[in-house]
Amino acid sequence: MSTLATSIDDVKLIREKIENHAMEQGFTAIGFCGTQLFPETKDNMIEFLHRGHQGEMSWLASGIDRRTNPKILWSDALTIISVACSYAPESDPLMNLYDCDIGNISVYARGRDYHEVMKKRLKRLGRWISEEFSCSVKVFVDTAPVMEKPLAQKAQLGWQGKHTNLVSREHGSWLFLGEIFINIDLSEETELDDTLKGHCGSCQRCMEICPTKAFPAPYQLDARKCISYLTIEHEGPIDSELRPLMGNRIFGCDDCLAVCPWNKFAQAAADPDLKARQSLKKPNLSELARLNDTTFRKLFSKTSIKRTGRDRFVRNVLIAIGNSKNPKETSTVESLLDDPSPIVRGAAVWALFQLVSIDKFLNCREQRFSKEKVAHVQNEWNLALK
Ligand code: B12
Ligand code: SF4
Ligand code: SF4
Repeated sequence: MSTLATSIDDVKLIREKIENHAMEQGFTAIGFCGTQLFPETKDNMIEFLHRGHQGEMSWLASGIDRRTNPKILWSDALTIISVACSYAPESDPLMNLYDCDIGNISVYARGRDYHEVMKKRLKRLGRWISEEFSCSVKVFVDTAPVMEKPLAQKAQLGWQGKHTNLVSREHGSWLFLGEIFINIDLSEETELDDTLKGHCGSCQRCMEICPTKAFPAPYQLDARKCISYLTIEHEGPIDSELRPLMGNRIFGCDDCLAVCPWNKFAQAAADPDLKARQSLKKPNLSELARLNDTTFRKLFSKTSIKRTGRDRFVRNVLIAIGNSKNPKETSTVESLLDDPSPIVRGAAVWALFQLVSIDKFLNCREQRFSKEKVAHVQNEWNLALK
């Protein structure tokens, strides 16, 4: 069937068909908008970068015009279809934070890599749209220079909450986002429904619970303080003042989403592709600390954790072990003091300092300090002497 959207009725019909098909494909929500972002989105993005809130994510700054203008990405695009997939957990993810023997992996990373799941689904839907309506399509998820949250807001899927993530009245905020750009005009631009401008009201729960106080103001995140950034994106040693605040969060963080009252409307995701793996729900810290490159790749095959690499992941695990203050973990930590990776050695030194007496710490230091060539690991050894 070849269709050109010529009247409002045509547009409505095509949108309805796409919506129905998207729901059959397992998407939770879908919306349509034109290719222009709200004017303030670019200003806010520039302000975010000006304040250095992106930390080491310099890719956010490169190509800012492209990121804030989808037309530069594809000049033929006329409509952006924004879609969401729910990954809402079955139970309160914050309960894991009280068990110091385990590491907490954030809900979004416990199943198959969502980039793969979403991309496959978006491609399937995109192919169907292109065949059904004789148009061209391009699909995007997460890693492309697309501002997915403001686009989803424009497509009326919800609003950006004070924690900066998209919140939907019907589905809460445990949502992955993705987009399909198409070269037919289905946008039927309307003024943004007032109710979608925001339903946070006087609530501040997400800001109050944040362990590292990463929100300098409502709707603004300083990523450099966010545990999600620290455990996933940040490559070097983590700021020693922030380490105690991380608790047992070893990959990502769910706190600001978990407390949002709008999540009480979120139904637990039934999606088998996004289901949490049993082994990643409550993984044991000592076992994780003993992973080498091969066992790490095997355990996390097809998950988004794999991309972080073994060294950074074990760094996070060692911080959680340090925070556990559990002396039973001492031998695990000691076994990593001579690890080939400086990032792991440094974190092992810090963890050791949390677990053992000063005498024991100094003894371990004496055996290793003169052999240590990396400045930041030497600094960790000197910590105890300050
Ligand atoms: C970089 C990034 C991160 C960074 C920075 C997060 C951030 N808030 O930007 C880090 C690593 C910290 C991160 C963490 C997480 N992320 Co992330 N991340 C991204 C990515 C790749 C780009 C986001 C971006 O452009 N940031 C730049 C800043 C400028 O954007 P912003 O926060 O939206 O800034 C806006 C506000 O600050 C606002 N603003 C600023 N000042 C003011 C003032 C007022 C008055 C108002 C009203 C607004 C306002 O305007 C800005 C522009 O819109 C997107 C995917 C994508 N391509 O969009 C995923 C994405 C945002 N992440 C996602 C997820 C799931 C997460 C985590 C929940 C994962 C986890 N459990 O650990 C956490 C949540 C942390 C948090 N509270 O945001 C999802 C969010 C889905 C949703 N429902 O919104 C996305 C969309 C990926 C996806 N495809 O599903 N992420
Ligand atoms: S993900 Fe965690 S650390 Fe990051 S802003 Fe939310 S509560 Fe704070
Ligand atoms: S917790 Fe409250 S302030 Fe934060 S996003 Fe949800 S409703 Fe908005």
